[in-house]
Amino acid sequence: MVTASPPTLGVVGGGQLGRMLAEAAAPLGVELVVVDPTPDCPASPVVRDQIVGDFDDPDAVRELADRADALTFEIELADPDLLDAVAEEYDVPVHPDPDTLRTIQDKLVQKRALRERGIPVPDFRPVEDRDDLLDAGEAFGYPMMLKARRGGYDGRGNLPVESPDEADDALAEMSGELMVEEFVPFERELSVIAAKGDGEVATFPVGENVHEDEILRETVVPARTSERVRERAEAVARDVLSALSGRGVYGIELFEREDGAISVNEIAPRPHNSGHYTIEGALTSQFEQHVRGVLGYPLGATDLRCPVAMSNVLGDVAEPRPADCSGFEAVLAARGASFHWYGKREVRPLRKMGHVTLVGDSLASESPTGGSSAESDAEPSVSDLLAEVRSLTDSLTFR
Ligand code: AIR
Repeated sequence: MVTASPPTLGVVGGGQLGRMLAEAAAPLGVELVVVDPTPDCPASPVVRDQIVGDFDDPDAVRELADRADALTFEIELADPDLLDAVAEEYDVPVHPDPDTLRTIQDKLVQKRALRERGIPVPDFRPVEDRDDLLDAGEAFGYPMMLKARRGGYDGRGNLPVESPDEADDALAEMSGELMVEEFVPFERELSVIAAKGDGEVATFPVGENVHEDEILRETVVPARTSERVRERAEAVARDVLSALSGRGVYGIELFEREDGAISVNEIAPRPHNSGHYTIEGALTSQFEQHVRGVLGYPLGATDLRCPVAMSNVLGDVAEPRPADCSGFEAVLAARGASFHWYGKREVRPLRKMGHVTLVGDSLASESPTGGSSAESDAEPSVSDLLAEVRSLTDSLTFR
């Protein structure tokens, strides 16, 4: 029912994901309140209210629960115990399930949960000391990937170890509880944005991701791989969904191995950077899908509208500074390009500041009467779209 008093979604986190969630929620008549520690956080201009507080601040999250009809989170630093407690205290549902968040927060627990269900993952082990790391090296070979079990995102918390000689330095560089994974000689990195609704699931078309320095740079869809691999990736994503509880959108990062087999790299219990393409590229955006899922509304159609490439605008600076970015006129002038600026006040090295999406011509080339353009053979490939979106993004500068 659509009513005069709109449902309020309470969100822990008010970064770019919260901002894009609020933008997608508005047409559904859903309002957001967010908790975020940064005053004037990226979501603040588009939400009803920001409660300034840490993601695990009990008073802030209590106030959020008091004001919300349903709770969710857009960052894994949310506190599952606190979410459980306030859900009970204020009788408000939380999606995804805080227990799913708890499992995903610890990458070792996450990988064990997947492996127990027979979902393919790279081989992994816990690491408590130097001997554990060297033993793993004997078993997996080098390089291996040393990972912080908790707290790392956007590449923070992952460190390749190239040889036994690097073991001491690697351990000294990383803090907290650790795990190590075999290095997967992958052909491609793929991802599937998948959603759980009220008794239904939906997956978006498989994206192909380009990473550099452990950070996502670009996503192109359709992924430049075989139909068989795409189907396998989607099937694995559905298996992953069945291992998770709670509604909403999940980002599932995958490796396509050299023989075409699929392994799960990591799961995020929230909309994912590699799903930003859905805003312009799919019938429903991942953000709208998350709102629908969390509130128990019917899920939207996930078909691709057209080939699409998305490129992140990362902070190409050596030191933090005010986020003044020039060159966006060229992006706005490019046909088929959409500019998304996150409104972060400060640019930092490799910080995600925005993204640019470029759609292919499949739809644009339809004539107003619905007939296809005779020039459709000349459509750019996703590789062309990728090259163009990359050059548009490169034209943006913080200096
Ligand atoms: N985020 C959450 N997990 C991974 C990412 N990238 C998004 C969320 C969060 C924001 O990044 O939207 O609020 C934090 O960005 P930053 O640049 O302040 O670290």
